[in-house]
Amino acid sequence: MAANNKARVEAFMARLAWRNPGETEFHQAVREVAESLIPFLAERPQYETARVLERMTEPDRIITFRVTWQDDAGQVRVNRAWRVQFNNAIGPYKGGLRFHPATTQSVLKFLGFEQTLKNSLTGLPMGGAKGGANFNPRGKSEAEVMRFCQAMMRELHRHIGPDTDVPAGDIGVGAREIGFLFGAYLRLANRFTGVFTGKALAFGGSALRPEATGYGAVYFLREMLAASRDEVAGKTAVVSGSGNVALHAIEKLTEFGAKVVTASDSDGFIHDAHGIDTERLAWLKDLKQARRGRVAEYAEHFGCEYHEGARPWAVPCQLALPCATENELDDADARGMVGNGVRAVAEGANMPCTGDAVRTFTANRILFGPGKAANAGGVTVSGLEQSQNALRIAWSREEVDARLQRIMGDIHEKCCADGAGADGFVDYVRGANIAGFRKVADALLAYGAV
Ligand code: NDP
Ligand code: 2IT
Repeated sequence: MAANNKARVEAFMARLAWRNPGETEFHQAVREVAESLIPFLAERPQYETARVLERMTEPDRIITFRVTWQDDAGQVRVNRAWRVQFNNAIGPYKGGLRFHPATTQSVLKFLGFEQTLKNSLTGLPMGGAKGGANFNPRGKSEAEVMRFCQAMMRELHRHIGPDTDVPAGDIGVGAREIGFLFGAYLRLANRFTGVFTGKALAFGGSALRPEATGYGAVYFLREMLAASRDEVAGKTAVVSGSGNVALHAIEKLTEFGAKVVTASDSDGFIHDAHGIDTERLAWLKDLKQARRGRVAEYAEHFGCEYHEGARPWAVPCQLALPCATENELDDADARGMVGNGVRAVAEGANMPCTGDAVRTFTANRILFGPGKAANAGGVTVSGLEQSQNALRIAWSREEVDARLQRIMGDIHEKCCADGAGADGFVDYVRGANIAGFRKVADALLAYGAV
């Protein structure tokens, strides 16, 4: 980057950090985008004059509230919840809810900011938002989770609606929680509308929404490989996580002929040299989804390696899909992976790679699909769920899958259009940031000073 642009990035980031003290995850997400955009904006004064980047890095509003609920022992518990309504320039606010003890306003602001650009990339009319609570679902009974969801909805229901803000799931919020939240909304609002996505099929959910993020990440990976005349088949893949995104990424990787050798949770990872084939994946899905167990039990059952307290990045692979959480893959990991011959990385999670790790991948010409492009399949099928709800129809699994594949292909093309360098190497980070920015920025320009 030219020295004057570097100085502009630093000046912009200094002002942002001053306005948002201590919000390190938010700073990190904005910096990555500012590094792509500031050289682009330098040649487009109309965006600068209208202060578009300043507007897009300031959430429209943040709603913070207390959630009071009772545990099974009758004790009163208090949590903090948020909804960050980041930007609705191109559609109603849209984004997931996260239940995790480490949830903070900074984390939700980074996620809401990323969501705005991701949703724009899908081409569907969705603004960006994120929400959640510092509630820890681990070890809670189903009745406790239900009471927490109902207590949270007593406040949240005022702020959401099919034309204002449509939440969905994220870490700790899956089909069970969406059922409790949507059921509470129905009682409070007395309106059956598509106010959530990720609903079960029985009450307005879309085919393929549970699979969409993981499948979409593998579709994006396939596009990146195809663009450099390569393929998924025959490669060894390392995946982190064992939740919604990871399990479905493993499923599609295996279907496409890769051998997936790892999965993880917050306690450690399993290394299965045999590969997590279809039969073993069915067992893992039952363990994680029905029995809510730990990956360590997989290692015991199948007699493979378990590495407590570690992450899987030192396991040699050609394909890597971080699908657990933010900042789970750092620069030392990235250097090791480059040394071990990694060919492509697709972020199933949001910002799982640190800024330095991303720079290492790019500097070594590794195909790198950033989350806002690679994991956009989830919110894409959420957008399709909204369309189906509005039309009061349900598309088949094949129909939704065809649309998902088409949209992941379009996102890949947009990244190439804005991210290809003179030597033909595609910087997917720059491509996704610029392409996602354009649509929101042009809408803001059209609206005047709002
Ligand atoms: P789940 O709750 O289903 O699974 C999360 C997985 O990540 C679990 O294996 C969990 O382990 C692990 N994990 C969570 N937090 C940590 C942590 N701090 N350290 C180590 N491991 C951790 O969530 P999802 O699969 O839905 O989400 C995973 C990622 O994908 C997140 O970054 C999310 O924002 C992103 N994403 C999700 C989408 C979706 O549609 N669900 C769409 C796009 C992105 P444990 O059980 O031990 O907590
Ligand atoms: O990060 C994400 O894109 C999600 N958690 C999915 C959001 C959604 O509204 O489906």
